[in-house]
Amino acid sequence: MNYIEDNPNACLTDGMHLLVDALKMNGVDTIFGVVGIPVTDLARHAQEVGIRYIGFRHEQSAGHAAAISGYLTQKPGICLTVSAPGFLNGLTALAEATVNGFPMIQISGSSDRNIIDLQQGDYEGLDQMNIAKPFVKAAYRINRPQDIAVGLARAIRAALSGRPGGVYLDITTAMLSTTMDVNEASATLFAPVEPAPVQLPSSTSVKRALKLLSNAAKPLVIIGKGAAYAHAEGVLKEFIEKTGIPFLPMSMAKGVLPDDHPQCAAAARSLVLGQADVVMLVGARLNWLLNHGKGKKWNSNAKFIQLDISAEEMDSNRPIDAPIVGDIVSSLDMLLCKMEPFNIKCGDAWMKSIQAVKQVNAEKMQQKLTTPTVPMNYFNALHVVSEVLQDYKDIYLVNEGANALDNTRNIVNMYNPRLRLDTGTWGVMGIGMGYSIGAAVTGGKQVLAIEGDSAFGFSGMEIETICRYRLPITILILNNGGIYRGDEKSHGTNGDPAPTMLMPEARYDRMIEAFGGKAYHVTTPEGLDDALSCALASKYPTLINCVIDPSVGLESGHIGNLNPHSSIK
Ligand code: OXT
Ligand code: ADP
Ligand code: MG
Repeated sequence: MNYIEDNPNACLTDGMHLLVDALKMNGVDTIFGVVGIPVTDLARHAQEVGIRYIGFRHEQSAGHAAAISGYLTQKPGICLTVSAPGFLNGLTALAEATVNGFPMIQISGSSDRNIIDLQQGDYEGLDQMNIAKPFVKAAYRINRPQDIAVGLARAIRAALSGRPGGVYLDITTAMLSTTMDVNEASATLFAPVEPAPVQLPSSTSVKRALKLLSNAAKPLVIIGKGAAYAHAEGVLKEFIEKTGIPFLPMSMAKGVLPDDHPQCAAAARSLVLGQADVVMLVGARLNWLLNHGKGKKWNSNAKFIQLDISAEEMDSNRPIDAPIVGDIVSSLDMLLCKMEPFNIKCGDAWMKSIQAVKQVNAEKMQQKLTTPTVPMNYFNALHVVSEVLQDYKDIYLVNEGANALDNTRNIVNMYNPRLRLDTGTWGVMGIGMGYSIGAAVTGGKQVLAIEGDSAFGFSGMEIETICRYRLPITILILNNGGIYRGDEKSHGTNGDPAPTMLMPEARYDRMIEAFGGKAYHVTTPEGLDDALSCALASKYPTLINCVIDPSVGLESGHIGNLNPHSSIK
């Protein structure tokens, strides 16, 4: 039911009610936001008509929740913000959604144009749409209620089609309160048909790629989060297993195929990048995370095949020998369909050399995981985590930090797609609580968020949100007392702590107690095992403060190479 159906005798409706009706008609079931002038009633009315409204403490987290919900559902996640500062707080998350390729719409209340355009100093006045434009796929303003359905349809299509991304939708205070005849308003409503149509690749491009693969001695498939977003796991498994080609998952693509798959080459990363002669990118960009496909990490003679929905992604960093432009599922389907005459089968020698390196690296890793230390380090603590998670292979794992991120990625295996949610393309801190809440609300599964102590601080106040909605989220803080490490000496003479230092021995666990959540403070592997097992079994909002040796982190984690002038190695 919507406002118009509920009130058949009413003659008039207004922009606010019509927007909620349009959202409902378009299948929006959840809005993440922070209310205030002029959108409070919009949230109230959404709740009245059965749309879930999740209220946050800060718009950035609400935006991250919307973004991850878009990634998980292939429907745009909706974030609602107030004008000016609320809009700007949400904009970081909207920009990140765009960079990561997650479909999201930020709907923001805004001031009336006549005051903004003459710069007459409105309450929270800002020219929001112009500010949003460089950060989003598209930005639209709805000035009249009769344009709401069209405005929303354009926003949905822009967020979902091609490479997904963030869209800004500006709704002015005047539009929200403008009235129009109920029947005329009702007649304007519609939902766009097939907003993200299937995009078939050309068969010429597919045959070109198959020819290249058939001549490869050391082929490699790199799986990115585009494949996870596209739900390509079924057809990808068939392709990988039919061809026998090894695969390397990017961080958020871990689990698209299980990390313990015999063809997974994650533990032989340098070897496969350095030696592969034909590399097939499946929903992964050749950006900084892959050293732009150039330099000493790579075999300089390697040929590239790239499967991507975005034609302009091709050649962005280096020439692509066989571009396949289309949606990933259709492209892999066509590769499989046309494969037979090309006789593609990965040779034994290549797989054997990968297995040998995997074994050496696995043994080195096992040694680190099982060496006890006091206090704990990342390895023996995360070993406990990975053991406990053997009984929880189907929960979301949210992860941010530097050492807390890189070590978790390499130690905690993923077995199912779209469960690992992390700092993504920008490597940005602050996604933690927003992603956890968005995933718990949208995906309906419990969440473990593994957080560096610095990373947690960017969105920590949202533990109140987690407790208020009683969400099944466990937060594990790997607390080493600082950014990268917690033992840096001051560089000044006035006694101020060093720039990377946070409060030594901070008791983050006590924060969640204030909101009725469960808290643990652990200093030993046994304590961590007990706390994590109890927390996950209870599905109750829980925070585990896990003390890590302040001296064991690496400066910048695994990306110290991006910080060549650092005085600390
Ligand atoms: O093959 P080789 O021999 O090379 O070995 C490789 C693999 O084969 C092997 N391996 C394995 N061996 C055995 N077993 C297994 N299972 C296995 N798996 C892999 O291990 C090696 C290495 O493998 P890896 O990691 O795959 O390879 P590599 O070369 O490291 O990969 C490169 C990358 C780039 C693909 C990868 O490292 C990656 O994805 N990295 C992401 C990095 C990232 O995004 N980092 C976050 C940003 S850091 C920094 O910017 C931070 N800030 C600044 C800041 C940010 N970011 N945002 C905002 C809004 N403000 C400020 C801050 C403030 S981090 C940060 C906070 C940090 O402090 P915290 O307290 O939160 O965290 P702590 O550090 O814990 O204190
Ligand atoms: P990662 O960080 O895991 O390497 P990226 O975000 O860099 O992944 O790359 C994901 C790529 O996937 C983007 O270039 C995007 O255009 C592409 N992509 C997203 N969805 C689809 C889809 N349905 N079909 C084809 N390509 C897609
Ligand atoms: Mg830290």
